[in-house]
Amino acid sequence: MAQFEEVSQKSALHPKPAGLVLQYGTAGFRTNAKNLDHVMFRMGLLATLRSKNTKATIGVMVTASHNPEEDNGVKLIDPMGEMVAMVWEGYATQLANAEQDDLLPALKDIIKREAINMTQEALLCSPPVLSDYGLVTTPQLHYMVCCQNTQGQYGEATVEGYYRKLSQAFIRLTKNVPNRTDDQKHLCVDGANGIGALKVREMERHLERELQISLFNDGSSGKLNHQCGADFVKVQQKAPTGVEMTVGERCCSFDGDADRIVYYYSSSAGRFHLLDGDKIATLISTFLKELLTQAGLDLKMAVVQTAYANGSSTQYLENTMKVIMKCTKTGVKHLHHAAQEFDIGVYFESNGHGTVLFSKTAEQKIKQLAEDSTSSDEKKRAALLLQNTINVINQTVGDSISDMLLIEAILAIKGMTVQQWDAIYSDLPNRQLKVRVSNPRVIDTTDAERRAVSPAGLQEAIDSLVKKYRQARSFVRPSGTEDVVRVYAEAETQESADALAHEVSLAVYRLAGGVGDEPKPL
Ligand code: G16
Repeated sequence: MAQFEEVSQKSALHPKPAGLVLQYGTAGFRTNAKNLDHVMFRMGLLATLRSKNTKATIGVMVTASHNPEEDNGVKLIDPMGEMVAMVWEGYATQLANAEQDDLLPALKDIIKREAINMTQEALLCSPPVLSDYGLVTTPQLHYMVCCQNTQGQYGEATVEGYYRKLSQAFIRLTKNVPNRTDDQKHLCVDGANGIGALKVREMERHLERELQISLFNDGSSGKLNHQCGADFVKVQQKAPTGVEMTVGERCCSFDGDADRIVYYYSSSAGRFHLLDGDKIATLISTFLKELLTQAGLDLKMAVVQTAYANGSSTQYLENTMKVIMKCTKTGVKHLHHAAQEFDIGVYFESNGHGTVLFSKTAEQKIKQLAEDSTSSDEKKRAALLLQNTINVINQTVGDSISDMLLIEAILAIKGMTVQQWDAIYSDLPNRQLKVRVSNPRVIDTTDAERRAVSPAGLQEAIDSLVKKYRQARSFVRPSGTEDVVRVYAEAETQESADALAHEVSLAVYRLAGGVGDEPKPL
């Protein structure tokens, strides 16, 4: 067929570097930008097939997200705005690694396996076939894909439509809160020198000064994600450079493509306090639970976390809040699927990536109650708050801007300071480290990544190290976005967490083929 010949000719212009093997990882392909030209071309082909296969619009996002500036990445977005189905991740890996002569057979293989009708038209939220949204945040593209495939039911498929939907809901939530001072309306935002900085500025114009933002790391000088952004703040447990923080002031950081957020403040004693995805999940689920009780709605709510969730957060939610808890592997696609099983699924990774999902039944019950003229004022108020909460949330994926508006609204409605939010529970001290090994995939895990099954002896080594410390826990896993093994440890004191993380790093280095210098103590 002529189209295959054209693919063959065009793909030769985007050759695969010899010997390069890449994998569609935690969130798409991600590596040094100079190695991605062939992947970008081939993902265009795959997105076209996925669109023909689903007869729907598919999104193609080009972003390195939290990675350093020299990296880049690409991920595909499925029709309802969710991450592409896992079997298609496998096809993506197959296509990306095919040598030039094997590319057409690989494409034909996918067409055959999925019984794709090649005469079906393809629709993409990406050039060259239809809508090119230019520079947007990752969650804005997820939102627009969902809008397109629901014929506008989820919202208007434009960036302006996104701003209008979220800002109107935010203003409805906050406008009637009495006595909010300018201080309470003020927030410092670290844009990570990424796209979120530009977009939060655009959004601010729609907020009628109900939220007043001081924006730092807006991309005018610093480097993307360098010494700033949500990943830096979470992993380093310190304030980003470039943010002028005053004591006690509420601050937050986005990551490079604005799909994660973490909050923080510094105390008068100069101590840095981090409010990560676990604290965010706690704030949101507490708020929703209270509203459900006030509304008298019997809806099943769960919180989904990963192995990185601080032990104190899981304990608090399970034992004090009596919320159903789930733990999945890292990667929002896993959390998203687990959250879909409930009427209301709150999911957050500790790194600040998360959102809330409402089932159709939940949305209908809330709507009915809000419109029921016989219900009490208290029930009606709670139902209206729930309705506006649904509209401020980007249910397609974690979204820094949407999450920020939701958190700001909850703090305003509950009349809560960031310090009061922080005091809901105390985090166990923890530490995250990275270890370089020749092939991170030699580490295989089970039990939602909480235990290593290979290489031999590694889990036993971790178990005996953990036994040395009180309230300790540790696990290791290969990163799906960087060429490293990640190590997590928590314990009763920071010294213990640091020592345990270091000792586990050494075990990884020795048993899983470490490269470069041996990890040094912190
Ligand atoms: C991506 C994923 C997240 C994941 C993170 C780190 O985030 O969307 O779910 O937690 O990578 O993954 P890993 O530990 O496998 O490297 P982002 O914000 O970089 O797209």
